[in-house]
Amino acid sequence: METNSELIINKDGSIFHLHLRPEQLAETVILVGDPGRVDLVASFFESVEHHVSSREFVTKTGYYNGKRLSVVSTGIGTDNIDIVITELDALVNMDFETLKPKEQHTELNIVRVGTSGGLRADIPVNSFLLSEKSIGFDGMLNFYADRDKVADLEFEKAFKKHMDWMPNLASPYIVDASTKLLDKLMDESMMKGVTVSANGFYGPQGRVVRLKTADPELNDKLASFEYKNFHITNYEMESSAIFGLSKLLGHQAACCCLIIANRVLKEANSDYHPKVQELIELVLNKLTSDE
Ligand code: R1P
Repeated sequence: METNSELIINKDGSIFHLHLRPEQLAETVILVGDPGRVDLVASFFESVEHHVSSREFVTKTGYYNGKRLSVVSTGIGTDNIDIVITELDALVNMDFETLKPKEQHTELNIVRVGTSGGLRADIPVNSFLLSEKSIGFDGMLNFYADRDKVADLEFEKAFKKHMDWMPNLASPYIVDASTKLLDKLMDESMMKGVTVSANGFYGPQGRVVRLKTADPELNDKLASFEYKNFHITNYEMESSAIFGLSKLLGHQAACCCLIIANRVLKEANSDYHPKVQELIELVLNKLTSDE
């Protein structure tokens, strides 16, 4: 077997970080941040055929409603998403013998089920929110040559102007979710919105514990932004990179979050697990329905 520094294959034929072999991954993938949530998702499966664990990346592949699914934990942050999406894609689209792209492309359906903080008073704690667009504060996508081909450049321009974006921060990138998956996942119990993926939990989301933030108006400016009837609704830490890399690599991606805090009203639900369970079941049913 070939090996090189650009795409590292472990001795057992598995990919470097996820430790998965190609046959262990399903074409529909649920991503969760918390490794503990993998068991919760898989507890709904009729059967589990693979369980692989490596660092924060835990995978279970099994069947729900007779359909094959994988659930993979990403840990926190878009830096981990760079690893997860690149390796998921490589598992289906790279030949592990030659380390060259396969001739036939395989498209993955990738859905993140996460937790999130609401940025508007009218987004109550315990809401389900489906992201139509995601705004990356992290700058990860800017390292890829074709980022402009998948980003909403007009939205970016309007956003940077409204925010008076500080030049010493990474330039924000804005990418749409898959419309095919939005149609499949939309439910009367869900709100749609525009999600910010922040590159930190505290300062980058405007939280002050002991340190002052560079822009004390950050969250007010996010809440007052409007572009073509789009409003910014919530913060989490992964969807921008999931949408951006999936689009560049030819996959469908979406993100559904449970709102566990409302930053404007300063409310939070620390006992959110039953609602996460409800969201997981809803997403599993939507993804595996034949409609
Ligand atoms: C922060 O506490 C973490 O929770 C949210 C954020 O995106 C970040 O990963 O999502 P998860 O509950 O999916 O981890």
